[in-house]
Amino acid sequence: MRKQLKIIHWVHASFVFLLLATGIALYFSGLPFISKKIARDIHIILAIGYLLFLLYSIFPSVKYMLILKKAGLKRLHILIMYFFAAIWFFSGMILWLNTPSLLEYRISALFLHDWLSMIIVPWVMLHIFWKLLKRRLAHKALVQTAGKIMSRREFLGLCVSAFLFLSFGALLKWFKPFLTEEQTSMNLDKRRGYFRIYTVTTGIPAFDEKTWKLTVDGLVELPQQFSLTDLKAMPRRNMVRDFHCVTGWSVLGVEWSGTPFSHLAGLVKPKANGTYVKMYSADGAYTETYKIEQLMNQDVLLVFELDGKPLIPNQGAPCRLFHPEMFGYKSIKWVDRIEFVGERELGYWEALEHYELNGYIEAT
Ligand SMILES: Nc1nc2c(c(=O)[nH]1)N[C@H]1C(S)=C(S)[C@@H](COP(=O)(O)O)O[C@H]1N2
Ligand SMILES: [Mo]
Repeated sequence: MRKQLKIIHWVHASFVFLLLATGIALYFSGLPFISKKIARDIHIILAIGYLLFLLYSIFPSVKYMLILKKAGLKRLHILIMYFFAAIWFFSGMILWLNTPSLLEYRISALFLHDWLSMIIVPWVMLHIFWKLLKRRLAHKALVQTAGKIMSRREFLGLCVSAFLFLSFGALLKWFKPFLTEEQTSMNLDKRRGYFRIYTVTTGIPAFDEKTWKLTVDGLVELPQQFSLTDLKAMPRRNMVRDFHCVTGWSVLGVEWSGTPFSHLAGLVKPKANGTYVKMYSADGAYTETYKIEQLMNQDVLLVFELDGKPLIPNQGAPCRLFHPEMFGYKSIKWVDRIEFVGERELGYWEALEHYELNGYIEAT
């Protein structure tokens, strides 16, 4: 019985640890050593394994809880883990299914999934420290730890706790946009959800309002460069539309303001063979491509303002594309060049992760 419980405990701990680690990896887009898609697949497989394991260990755990004497904390710990696992599982399922009809639930699902993961880290750390402390006290009484500062076990435990602690710090960083209001100009009356700021490079491209130019060239009659002043003088369109990232998070009711792409196209006059559009980001890495007719709808905007304020640097200032029918990855930030081309290329995530090329939220 004791041995079985010990095994159960360590299998359980390993699952939680690996799930947290892959979960953290999922926060970052474009990790250098593991692709997001692989992290996601591993995470899902682990989660299924964990679920099966939990089901399998219900019986011994309940039996253990019943025979425990004076161990309220242990009982609480087991209950918490089961309770959390259940919520993780259901919210995770909603995120995994990723169907448009569940969009409304996905925001709450992601919210729960994230916050539980945040809460569990200090709880697990407490649990580890508590165990270490108890073991140390027990040791002290018996052998006076033979001159060693720390046993190997304790050292390992400490390393794990340190890692969790650092991960917790990293998580907090990613919640900053949520915690500090002015960053995302969160307005709960009209907007629900929050943007996770993504970049595939390490920095945010800087720009100077006075010298910044948008180059529009390629297969066009009149290649041109537009300054910010030029662009701001062009026809404007304001609209409220939802934003959906293909990885599961959404922001509903975002106010977008900018120049319809079709207006710009009219100015440069694409040639007959310029049937595709390639956009470049000032970060030097991200690109996206579209069929020209996909962009001629008046709702496709070169966005300069979000929720009534100029774009902030990490959300694409001064200019990003927005297409209300396409996923977030099509909304390329820091656009500084639009090229009309004769052949379709893959965009950044389409090449790297095989994201669907046209990126429509509801298949058309
Ligand atoms: N230049 C650039 N544009 C980008 C990305 C990026 O990493 N770099 N990420 C895309 C993805 S996958 C999403 S979901 C949105 C996220 O927008 P946000 O950073 O404003 O939240 O930006 C898109 N545009
Ligand atoms: Mo995305």
